[in-house]
Parts: sequence; structure tokens; C-alpha cells
Amino acid sequence: MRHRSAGGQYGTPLCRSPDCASLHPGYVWNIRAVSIARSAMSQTTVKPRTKVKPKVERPKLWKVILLNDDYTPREFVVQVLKAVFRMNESQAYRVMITAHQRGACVIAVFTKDVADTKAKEATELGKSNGYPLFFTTEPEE
Ligand code: TYC
Repeated sequence: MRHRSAGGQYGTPLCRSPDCASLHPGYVWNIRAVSIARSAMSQTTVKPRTKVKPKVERPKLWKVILLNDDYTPREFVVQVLKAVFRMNESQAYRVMITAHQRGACVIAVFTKDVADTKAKEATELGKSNGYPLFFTTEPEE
């Protein structure tokens, strides 16, 4: 079956049936092909796409966990949480009371380096004030 064409430069198809494209694939203008043809006509160089998008993976995150003990004063725990983890009074109180009641509380997640540094710094603050306050880290699933 021949395609009906108006002739002219691009052979504009006259058939408008939805089957036309599949019956006459030669009449379906590929957008890229047209773009390349136009560039060639206007003497523009078409560069092949060579950029490779690098696959970057998110770094694994680590939880900093506050452990309860029987000796560190509540107010001191709150002060440490505010100083090291940049929490406000109510956030720090909530975390402290959760650890007090449940035995432990996840404070926040960080990259491994930051989590380790903050846990160490906060534990050190307790130690230098004579308290057994303890912060630990563990990887997030
Ligand atoms: N349990 C402590 C007390 O009763 C307070 C406390 C809370 C200590 C949380 C540590 O992670 C902690 N004084």
C-alpha cells in the first residue's frame, strides 16, 4: 500500500489515519533525525553526548545514642545535649527523659566521623565533670 503524499520537500503525508504511522514508518519524523538534519543544513556541528553522569552513593548514616545511668543529674544531661547536639531546651529534655525512662534514646543521625566525634565529645564532658554519662554510635539499617 502506497502512502499518499503531497510531495514537496518532506513528502508531507496526506493520510491522517491513526494507522498511518505504523503502516508507513518512513513518514514518521524522528525528532533527533530532524534536529541533526537541520543542524547539517545550517552547518552546525553536532557533538555526540559523551558526558557520563557519575553515580554517587549517599554515605551511610550512624545513630548517636544516649544511654541512661543512675548518677548523672538530669539537668547536666540536658546541658550536654544542648551544647553538643545543638538542641533547644525542650528537645534536650525530651531526649533525656526518654533515655531515663527507656534506658536509651537515639539523638540524631550523622556521617560516621561526625557521629563518633560528637559521641566522644559528649561522653568526655560527663567524664570531666565526674559523671558516667555515656553516648554510643551504631550504623543505621
Ligand atoms: N537517670 C538519671 C537520674 O535519674 C538522669 C539521666 C537521664 C542520666 C538520661 C543519663 O542518659 C541519661 N539522675
